[in-house]
Amino acid sequence: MTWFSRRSTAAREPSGSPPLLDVAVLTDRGLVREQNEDAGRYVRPGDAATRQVQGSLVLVADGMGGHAGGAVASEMAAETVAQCYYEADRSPSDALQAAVQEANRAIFEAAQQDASLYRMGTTCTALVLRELKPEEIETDAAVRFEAVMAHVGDSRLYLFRSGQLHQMTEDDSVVGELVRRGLLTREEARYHEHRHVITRALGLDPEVQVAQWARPLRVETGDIFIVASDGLFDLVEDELMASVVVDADAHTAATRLIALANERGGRDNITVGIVRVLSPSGSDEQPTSDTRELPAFS
Ligand SMILES: [Mn+2]
Repeated sequence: MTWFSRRSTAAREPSGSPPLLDVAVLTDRGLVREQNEDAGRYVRPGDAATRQVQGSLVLVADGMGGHAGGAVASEMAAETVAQCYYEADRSPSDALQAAVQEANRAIFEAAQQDASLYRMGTTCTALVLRELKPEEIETDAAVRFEAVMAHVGDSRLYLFRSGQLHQMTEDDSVVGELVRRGLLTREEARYHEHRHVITRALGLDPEVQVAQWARPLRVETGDIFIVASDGLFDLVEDELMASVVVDADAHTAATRLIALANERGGRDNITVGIVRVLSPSGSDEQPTSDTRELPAFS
């Protein structure tokens, strides 16, 4: 298993104020695939000013394509988006759109130039959480962040809020489209033989349609975001996912979710990003998990 970052709770703020996010992004090869073609990132700018303008970024990419192509495409997506996002001088939403478009072009061009990377592609689901500036915080002190996202493919972003798990992205897949048209139930889609046929990916065309929300999402204290590749949610249903994240810090939750997918066969690479929005007073109830020991993944 690869860690993309240490838990942000381990990072010490210069000002001494407690961190407001607990984040972990982990990936695992699974038990069947020979290599891991998923990629992920967590970027947390070191200075508060940047976090209040551009925020922190969590990204999951699930690559596809023969030979090395899938792993190259997902890694290019993660690297290009993480870099271009912070270079752009625009609103978070526009900067994220531009960064994903840039990643799409870079992957497309790389595939044109190397026959072994022909038709490589990748999903990309990116979440940005921007800390509100003091003057932006209104009387509702529970809202300290706003979120924007960009999404292509069939990885997913979920939000766990007030005891409910919401899927915040639509799958760009054939069965996802059938579900939206009411021709398949979500449960039927889960087991459909064509559930992995996606209708959009980065790297296949010079331009790509990137899904975003119409406006930034107001993020509440206690919200938990999950970004995941299909290697997780194909094998771990929503209810179980919710029961894991409600009860544990980000790193423990991501580790447990990966372990659950592997217990159920680990048919695909598994990548999980967890973002827990903590109370600014640091008075969060401690998660009730009683173990910190990490299971060993190869
Ligand atoms: Mn996958």
